[in-house]
Amino acid sequence: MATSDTTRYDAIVIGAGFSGLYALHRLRELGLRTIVLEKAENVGGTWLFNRYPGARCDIESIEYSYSFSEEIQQEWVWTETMPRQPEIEAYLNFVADRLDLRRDIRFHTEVTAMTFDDVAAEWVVRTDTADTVVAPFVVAAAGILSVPKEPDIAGVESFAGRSLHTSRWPKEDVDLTGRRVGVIGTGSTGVQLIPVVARQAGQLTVFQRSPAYTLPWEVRPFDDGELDELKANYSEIRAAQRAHAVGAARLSAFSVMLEMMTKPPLKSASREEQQRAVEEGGVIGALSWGDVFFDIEANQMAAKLYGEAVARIVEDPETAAALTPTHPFGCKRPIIDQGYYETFNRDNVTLVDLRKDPIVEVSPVGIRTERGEHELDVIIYATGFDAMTGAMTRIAVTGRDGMSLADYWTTEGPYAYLGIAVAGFPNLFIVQAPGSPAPASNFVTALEQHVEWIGDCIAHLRANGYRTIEALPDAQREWTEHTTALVEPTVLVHPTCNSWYNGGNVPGKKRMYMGYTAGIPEYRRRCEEIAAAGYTGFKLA
Ligand code: N01
Repeated sequence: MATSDTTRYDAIVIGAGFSGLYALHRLRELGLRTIVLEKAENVGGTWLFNRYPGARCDIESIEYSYSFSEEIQQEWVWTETMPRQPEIEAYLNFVADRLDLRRDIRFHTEVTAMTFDDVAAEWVVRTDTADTVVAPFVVAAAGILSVPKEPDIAGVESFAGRSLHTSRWPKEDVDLTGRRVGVIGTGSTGVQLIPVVARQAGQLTVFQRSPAYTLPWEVRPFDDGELDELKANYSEIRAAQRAHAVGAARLSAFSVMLEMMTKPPLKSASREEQQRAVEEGGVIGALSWGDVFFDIEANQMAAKLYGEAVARIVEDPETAAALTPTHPFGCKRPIIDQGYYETFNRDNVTLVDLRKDPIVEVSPVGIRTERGEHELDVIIYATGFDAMTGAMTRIAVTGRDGMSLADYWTTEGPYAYLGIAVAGFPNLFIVQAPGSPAPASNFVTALEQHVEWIGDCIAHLRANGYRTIEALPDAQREWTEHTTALVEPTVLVHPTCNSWYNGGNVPGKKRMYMGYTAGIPEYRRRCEEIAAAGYTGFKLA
């Protein structure tokens, strides 16, 4: 294929979010002529699109940020312990400018198809702007939570009021003052959004299918001088973070869960001990038992205690009961909140328990459940994502011998070697593919390791005259067996658990836990060992 210099690169990066920006910087440092293709008008990825009210990260800002540049971590000023979406978006813009990344990013350019040319050993990448871009290597950084799950509810298009999706929230302010607002979805997004919307709306109706387990935690502005003090100790903070299983040694939704696992077992606790745990620790106390993640009976006992703790906060007993989950705690991503349960004590907030009163349809005037019509001015969908695989299966990726990535992941399963590469797709590196530590860890710590490993791998190939690298099917199978065995003894695989972790939130998606749970340090050790041994499990040609 004839291509001009302007379309031929050493590497193509898909996406200009957290992963793609660092990939561009790293590959440039290695001397590769690199282009980033980004569908949006700006950098930010998931943190650009998810600008709904209340959006914030549940990992501390000083850890949910790049560690690769001492200048950047010293120069950027975080204002709160856990950052809000606008601050993360501003941070990523700052990084893009500070590293002069924009000149190599093509905005408003969505990758639609890519095909591996076996003879030339390069990827031919097509976009919605009709461009064709060619490079030997593709680093796909298209996001693990970037494809919204469309609400599978009849009549969505018929609603005459305003429909909003949290992950496509408009840039301009949305004024909900005095409006009758309905929210569908009570995952991490809904739990953040609902207390904020309740303070604005005239009337808020929450349509809840699965109640959340959510742990209250204080988020606060930094005190005077506190951030400077932290920055003075940044090398220790980063070292502790890197050595930590979830890539965040300070407070995070994950560390709260890990702390719970260190507690004594619930099954041998007396009723008095159980009640004391609820009295003293509230919803966190109710779940803080060492056997809850591994023993479904203990988990079900903890769920009952959790219900008791919720009933201490929520005044209306029926609402409290409706807010009590029945799925196993721990099988979905942990959530921490600011005032979620208290929101249901407000006069302007109503909960509809869809387990008892399912949605029939969205109508022109609102949402109709089996028990009747709820008239609304605005419907907000917080219905989640086609996670981990969604972004790549929406691109027509064709590897060796016409193999389609979408077909493979859809019909066989979401398999990848090391959570980075897929057999049959040479020279394609997927940042945070299934089997990577990203789902159960600080995403930024995980992605830095990925990007650095990928950069080193490409440098190795170029230095040693290899044209291609490709995961071997046996290595991929063994990796999947390993990641699956790790979660086998936990509630993560319980059949009643439907979450984006295992694809159970998307009807028809192959079910498999898609993370790596032995921790980032162990994952890093394995990746380094594989690289040092000449990339075992890969074929280099
Ligand atoms: O998505 P979810 P999310 N009718 O899949 C419901 C990250 N994140 O956007 O469970 C009625 O968790 C669905 O109900 P059910 C974080 O990793 C991080 O909230 O399928 N309800 C569920 O309640 C998180 O895990 C942060 O029964 C329907 C909800 O929608 C991930 O993003 C903040 C429905 C979806 O919950 C995803 O979170 C926000 C239907 N037809 C997000 N379809 C922080 O860092 C779906 N639902 C803090």
